Amino acid sequence: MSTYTRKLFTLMFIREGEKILLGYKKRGFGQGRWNGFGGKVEAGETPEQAAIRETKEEAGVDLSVGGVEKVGELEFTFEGEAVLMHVMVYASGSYRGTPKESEEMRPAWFPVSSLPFAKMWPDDRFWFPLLLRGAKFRGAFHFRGHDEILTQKLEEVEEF
Ligand code: 6U4
Repeated sequence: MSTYTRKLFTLMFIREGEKILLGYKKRGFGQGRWNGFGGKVEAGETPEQAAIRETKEEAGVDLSVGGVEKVGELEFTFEGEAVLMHVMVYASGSYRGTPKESEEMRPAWFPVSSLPFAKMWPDDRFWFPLLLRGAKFRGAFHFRGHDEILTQKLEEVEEF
């Protein structure tokens, strides 16, 4: 049960007033879904550095000036798979540049009141309300395939 190989990933959400920037994943893991920007944390970088780098690579947006805040930690496991995805979730309220499409992601702004949950990872509908009200959270979701959640845990935390 506890023999998972843990791998660190990042997920970045940029908020501007009542809109949030999501990216349509064009290829790879989560293809066809809207999500924040992110990917693997590479050797020699902190998760925060990775989150900023991935957002620049995938959305063409620079977050190195305004600051980013860690808002969540999520663990994803998949039935029959040995890897545990440990995802550090960040939020940013200021950015430089204009979001632009990359090979991996097509960015678009969504009103926070009408997010495309049907085309997002199924866990997102549970923790997005916390993200949107500025709460910090920890969660764990165990999947069958990529569409069915078998077990889940989610809690609000004071800080990281
Ligand atoms: P690069 O960009 O080459 O590092 P890769 O290492 O393949 O990409 P990528 O982009 O496939 O990583 O990373 C997976 C992304 O999907 C991370 O941002 C975390 C996110 N993710 C994975 N499972 C998720 C889930 N159940 N719900 C969710 N995001 C998930 O909202």
